[in-house]
Amino acid sequence: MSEIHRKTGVILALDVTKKEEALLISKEVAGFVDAIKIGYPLVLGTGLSIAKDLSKIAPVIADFKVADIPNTDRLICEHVFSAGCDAVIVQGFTGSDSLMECVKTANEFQRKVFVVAEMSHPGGDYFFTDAVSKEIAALAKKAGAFGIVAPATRPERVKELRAVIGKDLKIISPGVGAQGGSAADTIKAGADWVIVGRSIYGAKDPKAEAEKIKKEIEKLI
Ligand code: NUP
Repeated sequence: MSEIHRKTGVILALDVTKKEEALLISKEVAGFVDAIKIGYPLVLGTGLSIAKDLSKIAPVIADFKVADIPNTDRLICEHVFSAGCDAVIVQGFTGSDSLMECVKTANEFQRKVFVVAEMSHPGGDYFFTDAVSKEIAALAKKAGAFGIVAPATRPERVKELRAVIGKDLKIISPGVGAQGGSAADTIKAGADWVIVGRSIYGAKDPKAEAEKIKKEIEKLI
């Protein structure tokens, strides 16, 4: 188990599907990212045991967007944490009992929960309206989550959600690069980390790309 500390402000979204490629890219960019986010593409491609391998390189965040009844959520989270993941991403629209069960399970394992407050894709604000995402963010705070997920594609929303949660919770923001968002604008709006996938793992030189984003963020401090 390892804590997620902000050094670079970058989280790698590792959506490749082969183990060798996943390990190679992770080792290459390790010095330029603070955590590695894994999700269904990699875990369905390689199995959940990839989490243990990657956790030797960097803290691992499991992006399973857990969204079920409390009992099922607990069973999922137990598996995720037992497999070596340091944090899990869950949905908040399931309501406070489901969310609280995720946080309770994370606390038992001394791990962290991030709650999706609003999604980054163009359709992401259709159901996650202003009012709904703010309510989810407030619920995440009340439930004792470590942080929320907010869209780098809409930095103004990151700013508004930051105002809702205050300074205690972290914000991780996907949507930089391939989805059109800017790392600098997202951090300026109040995110602690940007999540970057394709721009890094799809680059000819993933290490150089990760370093470029790290430097873009460094300039702001
Ligand atoms: O709202 C969200 N948007 C998003 O892109 C919530 C997410 N968890 N993600 C994830 O972030 C997405 O599944 C992918 O793993 C990563 C963004 O990758 P990329 O667009 O930088 O390739």
